[in-house]
Amino acid sequence: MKLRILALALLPLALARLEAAGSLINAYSRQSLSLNGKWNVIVDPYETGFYDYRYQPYDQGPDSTAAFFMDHRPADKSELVEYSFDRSPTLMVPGDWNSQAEKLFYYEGSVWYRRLFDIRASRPGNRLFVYFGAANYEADVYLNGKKLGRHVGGFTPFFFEITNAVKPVGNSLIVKVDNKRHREGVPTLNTDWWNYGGLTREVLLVQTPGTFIAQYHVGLKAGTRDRIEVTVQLDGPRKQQKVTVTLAGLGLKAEARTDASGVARIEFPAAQIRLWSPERPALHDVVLASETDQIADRIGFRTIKTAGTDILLNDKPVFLRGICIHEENPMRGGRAYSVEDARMLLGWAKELNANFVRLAHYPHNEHMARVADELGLMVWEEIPVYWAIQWENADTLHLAQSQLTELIARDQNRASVVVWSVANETPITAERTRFLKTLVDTARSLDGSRLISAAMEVHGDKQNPDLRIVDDPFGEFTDLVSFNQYIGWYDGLPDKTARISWSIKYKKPVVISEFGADALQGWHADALTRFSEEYQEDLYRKTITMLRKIPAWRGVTPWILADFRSPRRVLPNVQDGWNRKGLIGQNGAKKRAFAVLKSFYDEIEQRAARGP
Ligand code: GCB
Repeated sequence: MKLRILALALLPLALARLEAAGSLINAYSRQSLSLNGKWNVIVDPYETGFYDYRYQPYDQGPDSTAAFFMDHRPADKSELVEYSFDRSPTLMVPGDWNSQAEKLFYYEGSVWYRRLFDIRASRPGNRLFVYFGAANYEADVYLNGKKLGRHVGGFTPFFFEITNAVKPVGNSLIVKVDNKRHREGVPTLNTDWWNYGGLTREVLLVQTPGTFIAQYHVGLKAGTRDRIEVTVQLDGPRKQQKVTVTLAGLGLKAEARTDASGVARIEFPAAQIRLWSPERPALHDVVLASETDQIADRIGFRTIKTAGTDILLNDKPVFLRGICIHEENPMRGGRAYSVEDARMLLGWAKELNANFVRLAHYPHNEHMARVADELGLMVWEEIPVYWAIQWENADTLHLAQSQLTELIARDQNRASVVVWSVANETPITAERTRFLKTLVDTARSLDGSRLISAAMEVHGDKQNPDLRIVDDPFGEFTDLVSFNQYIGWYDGLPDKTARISWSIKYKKPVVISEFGADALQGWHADALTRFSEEYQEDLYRKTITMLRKIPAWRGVTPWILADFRSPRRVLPNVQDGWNRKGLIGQNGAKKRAFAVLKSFYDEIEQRAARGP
């Protein structure tokens, strides 16, 4: 069926902003050459490759040819001989360096990575990009001795065009990755997770036509369940083209022409569309084609909103049966990065009978959201605005905004993603609330179709020691009232949960974004012995009983699916550098509390199936 073009060439604000940041959406489905595998590395704690002996940087910004560890020396500098990539050891990419080499376990500093490659297959007129899934935390990238650029932020993708810098044979790609923590960074100095450094996600050489589809959004038109709205953005010299959207499975095809800035908006009816839900995670093959390019995706359609204290998925009330997850493979003790890792972590969430996951505390790799799409898990995605960021620093705000923008640009077509979260456990001050409000505005301007939240905190009351209050002024700006609480672990013993009453200022759905207790898998004692599986099990039972008393309770993501490394967790023979609040241990074995949460989720699911 060919549909009439209903609206053309309307540049939505969202796309305008995304384009400004540059886009290369859905890079994994493009024609590409993988640069995964072994890279030669030079560990450079003093940044000898970056600064001369007066501590003046060799690197003078874009196009600079300077840097000690370059294969191509500037003509006026004598040859330096105190390094050799060829004779240096290798690390696997993707992968953090900490879990690959014992001497790098605690390392925080710079490592130079080098990869040689040939590119014989590039078609004339095509463009080439080097695409990084992520590098933690700063990356300076050079090709054949020329600086391509720098990216700051450890968990979002970035890319550089190399069309005119690349040769058919003998290219040398060098990346300085620096994972030093900074007070003004996002995250800041202090976190409860391991600061894994390196090229932690895939590196690809992506080939596109001269003018290509750089960005697109395909979703239900706001306020409808039977109309699809598509926005496409082209990048390249031929901005004005015919573009076509095809959903072959539904027999739908529509077309439009892009305007002078390369943008088209297409809207068409799709009455028979099967909506995406955890029970039936329907994904549809979508092909977007311009006269010069074509790209395919698998996309789900659903609506998410709140009404009073309810969360409505496809207009039906839903309880978020969730679990928090760090991007870590506990069995490897290192960053998770692959589709297999995503299947393992999200597979465990499915075994819990979860319908929701909180990907804490920073953007996870793209596979996580794609596998969640397939498995039928709703997702909360987050940026690392964690604890005490520099609220008054404009650069810090800018960094947080860029991470949020890059995350939304990457995952805006994932039906699974239902929440953008802008912060975790931040202290209440006017500056902080202003900072977070700016992030909310950024998220809403980029994507008005999802819920916005943040993990807030609970406060006590001087008069009544058993009252817990949620009155954070930031709650005005979020769609959910989400907060972390640790009654029974950091706040008294599990029995305390029976005495607690709540005062929650906002009439919005309440989602408890964390609760939990440490337990060493396989260690058994009575329910009052901290770090035993029994303590954790008892705390889960009692916490669930406590939370049932909150009338607006609409979801929970206990802390956390699996044990994870944290340098803050030093108790010998129990923690040994691991936060033990996982429902699953470092060996992949489930603790007793896993079954408690699963049976609660089974009950909730059965109740929902019976209807109101
Ligand atoms: C929290 C933090 C989380 C920590 C957790 C804990 O409130 O949000 O990052 O890991 O508590 O285990 O203390």
